[in-house]
Amino acid sequence: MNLNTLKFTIRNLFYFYFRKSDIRITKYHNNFQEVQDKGYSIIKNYFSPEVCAKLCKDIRNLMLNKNNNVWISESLDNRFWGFEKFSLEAKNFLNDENLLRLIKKYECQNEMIYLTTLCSNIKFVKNNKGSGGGWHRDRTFYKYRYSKILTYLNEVDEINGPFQYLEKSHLFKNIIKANNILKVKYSDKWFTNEQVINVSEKIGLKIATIIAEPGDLIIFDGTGIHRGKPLESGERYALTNYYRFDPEEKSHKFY
Ligand SMILES: O=C(O)CCC(=O)C(=O)O
Ligand SMILES: [Fe+2]
Repeated sequence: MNLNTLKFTIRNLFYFYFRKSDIRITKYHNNFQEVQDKGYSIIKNYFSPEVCAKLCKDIRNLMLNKNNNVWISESLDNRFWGFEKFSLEAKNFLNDENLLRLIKKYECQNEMIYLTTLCSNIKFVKNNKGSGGGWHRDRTFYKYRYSKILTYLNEVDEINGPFQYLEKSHLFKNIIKANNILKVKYSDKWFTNEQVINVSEKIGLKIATIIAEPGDLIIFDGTGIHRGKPLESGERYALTNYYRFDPEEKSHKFY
């Protein structure tokens, strides 16, 4: 074992593996276990089609009105954080007690210091990198995981930017295996498509493309490798709940 792997192992064991949570989850227990196992899980039919259509309309209006505060990437990824202040549906979603329990239990944390909802709209543009800017891990340290909840608000298929996740790439043993194959540092966050395919083939991890209905929830651990697939046409509307536990991360830098 090389020194960096040893250091990573010690930090990981110290910060996470010895920690247990006494939070009881009654509603989404299977989803909780699935996130532990695969890195993501889907809750079907959380929002009705009518609510999704309304949310798309609200996002369009908000982005027109607040265009100075909308962050836009070269990939025509339009993002606005704090949507819960403008939408009751988003506020209730963000504060859903059953979802919060799931996230807190998964993170083994009782104290959440900050939470917010991102609304986003990404449109096809030539050579776009997709939502999130390509394959990445949100965080590469294990003191806190980085789980989020994403929901599409319009129909999303292979073509208009589905979320993709390299299954089980959040697991400690697979982080080590992947980094050994790629010969990258434990702090490296960004990966090329070739690297992800290489890891997927060598370790036997599936690249999951999540085709879900509008209003289904995708809960995922952002320490695993994921991206929004680059769009081939069309557009995608989505909400993403962000949860913060680390007092050192109070500043407004998201991703
Ligand atoms: O929007 C997506 O499909 C993925 C975005 C992402 O990387 C994230 O929310 O962490
Ligand atoms: Fe991400």
